[in-house]
Amino acid sequence: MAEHESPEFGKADFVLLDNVSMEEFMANLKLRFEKSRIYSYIGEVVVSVNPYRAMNIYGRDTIEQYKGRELYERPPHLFAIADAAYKAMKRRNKDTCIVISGESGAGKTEASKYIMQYIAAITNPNQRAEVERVKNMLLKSNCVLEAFGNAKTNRNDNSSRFGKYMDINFDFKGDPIGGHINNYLLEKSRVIFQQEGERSFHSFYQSAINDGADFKAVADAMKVIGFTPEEIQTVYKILATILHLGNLKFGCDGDVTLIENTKVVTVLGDLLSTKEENVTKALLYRTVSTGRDVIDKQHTDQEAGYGRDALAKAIYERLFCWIVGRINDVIEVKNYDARVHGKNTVIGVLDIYGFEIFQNNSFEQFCINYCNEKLQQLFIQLVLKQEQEEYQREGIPWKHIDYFNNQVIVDLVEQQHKGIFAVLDEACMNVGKVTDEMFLQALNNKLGKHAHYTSRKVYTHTHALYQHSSRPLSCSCACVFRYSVLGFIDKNKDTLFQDFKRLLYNSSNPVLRSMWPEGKLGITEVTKRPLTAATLFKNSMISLVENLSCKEPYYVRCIKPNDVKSPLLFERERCRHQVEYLGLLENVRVRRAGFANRQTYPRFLQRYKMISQFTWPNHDLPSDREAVKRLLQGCGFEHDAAYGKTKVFIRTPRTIFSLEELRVEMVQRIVLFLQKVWRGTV
Ligand code: AD9
Ligand code: MG
Repeated sequence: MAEHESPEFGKADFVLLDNVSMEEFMANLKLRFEKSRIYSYIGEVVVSVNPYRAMNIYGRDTIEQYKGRELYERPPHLFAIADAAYKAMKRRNKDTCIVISGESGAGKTEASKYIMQYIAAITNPNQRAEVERVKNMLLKSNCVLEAFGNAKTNRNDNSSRFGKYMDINFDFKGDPIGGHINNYLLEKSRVIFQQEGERSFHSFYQSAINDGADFKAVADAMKVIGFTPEEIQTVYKILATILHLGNLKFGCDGDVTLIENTKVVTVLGDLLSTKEENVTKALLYRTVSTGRDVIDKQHTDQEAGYGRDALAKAIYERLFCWIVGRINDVIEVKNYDARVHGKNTVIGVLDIYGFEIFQNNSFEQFCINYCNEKLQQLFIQLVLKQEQEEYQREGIPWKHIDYFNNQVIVDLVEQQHKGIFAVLDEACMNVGKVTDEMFLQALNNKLGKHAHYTSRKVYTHTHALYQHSSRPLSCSCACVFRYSVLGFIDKNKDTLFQDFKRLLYNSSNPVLRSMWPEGKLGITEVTKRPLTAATLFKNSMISLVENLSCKEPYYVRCIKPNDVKSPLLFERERCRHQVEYLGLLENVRVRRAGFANRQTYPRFLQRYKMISQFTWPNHDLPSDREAVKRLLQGCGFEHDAAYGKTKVFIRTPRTIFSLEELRVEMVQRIVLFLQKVWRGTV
């Protein structure tokens, strides 16, 4: 039996704490971290602390220890949760999902990779070629997506700058037959601006100069996934285009806007497979239709600069989405007929950018943190609320536990007509010049009285801040997040002049052209106003949450122990703050006030019937419910159980461990007995 509680390694499950207090929680977390026990449970939720060093706990031998086991049979591990999700999918035909959360640098992406490796390792025992191909593609896709979607930030050297949800599809045998990746809001502004000490996306550095080995790995992965040489070449041309765009300088001569370094334009024409003069024109003019006439309107040098930056951001984003699309083409489920092979089931893995708060927080942080609020809401709904509802449904007496419901924060951001996104969209819809300050004014008018909203001016002209506080109730401190409204309007409108779309569509490079289908539209063809960045993001979050809520969820809650990437340092205050906003203490309380384990009566009997004379080999009691009652009474555990309509509920994990021990003992005795029978010695 694994070490569930010991003075040396602490409690493997926080539910086993003697008192549920922040002090005890933190002491246990710290002890376990210092003893290299980076994983713990709260019931079925995995709590993980980033070890910041290579751990010898992900190898083949460890995988074998977790394969097909129950959660409580082995020490806490990501593999156990991956196995639980896999078992639920395979045995019970359930779609499941693993939601990994935690702040930037807490270890989400690493966790998602270990989970995928585990699933790859335990499936396809028959080594079917097609399944091996799919597994290889799924694993290789990580490397490519990280090259283009991750970057060094001040929080994390390999920070995901996009949200990723990956579905893995399984056939009736439980083998992976395909997958699908959804990506969410890439932080594309990074290609033109990085905070001090940060870098742009890794892809820009993987040249022969400094990240050579990574470059080779990415190039190989792209080849394996099936990118053609033309496609790979186009990818590098696009990266080069962005770098050259960054060098482009505008100036003016009287009323005329000029490009100061025209040599760059020659290079751009070459890279984009289009005429140099077309590039110049798209950079300096925009074509507008006045109803009857079509005229070329010259940009001011400021507008030209804005256009250049918007182009750099847009082509990188388009490239990224195109790469995801190409990977999806290759991994999508093919030739699977559900009528013949039965339902294909899914495990979804969500690895999204974590909460982040910098010195200066802009639109991107606002979206990222909103996304985390949505996921926290889902956690509350699924783990806290559903838990309480299940007791009610099963007719188990239950004392309600209070927890802070962050729905109020989610509403503040996304509510129709009244939320921050709605106010922002309304401001962007206005004709004429709308400034960020006007947007702030509108927010103050609409939300000035909201309990979780305040605003204040920091510097006289440029910076205005508003803040929304998160989860202040159950926490001893209010977590206040501040954002600068500067740039919100532009980033939300996300305008890219049509001229650029036409320029790229008219390239003679078919790969590049295929990324810009809307460039086909003529100048006079009226296009609908595109949805704003906030609305697109909100819609994608709503559909993500809908998708997750119809699956059986498993949670990994990641904690970052310190800011200096040290394997030794457990910064108590920093960790306490994360435990607080992840709602982990509330999670323990609900779990403890409730029951650590619940199983349907037949399932319980199937596992433990050998430990009682009343149930082994079969019982003659009027119902399975009665039989389970009798079994537990016989073992002296009746005080720790409650009997629902369809399930038995066991309050403490200790009882489950004891039942497990009794079971192992009995199984051994039965095996010995049978061996004797075979040998004829009985
Ligand atoms: V962000 O929101 O994308 O910025 P993540 O994804 O939460 O963030 P990530 O998984 O990238 O963090 O982990 C950060 C770094 O911590 C990794 O690059 C590793 O160096 C380190 N890490 C994280 N988990 C482990 C682990 N299980 N074992 C060893 C780890 N090192
Ligand atoms: Mg990450």
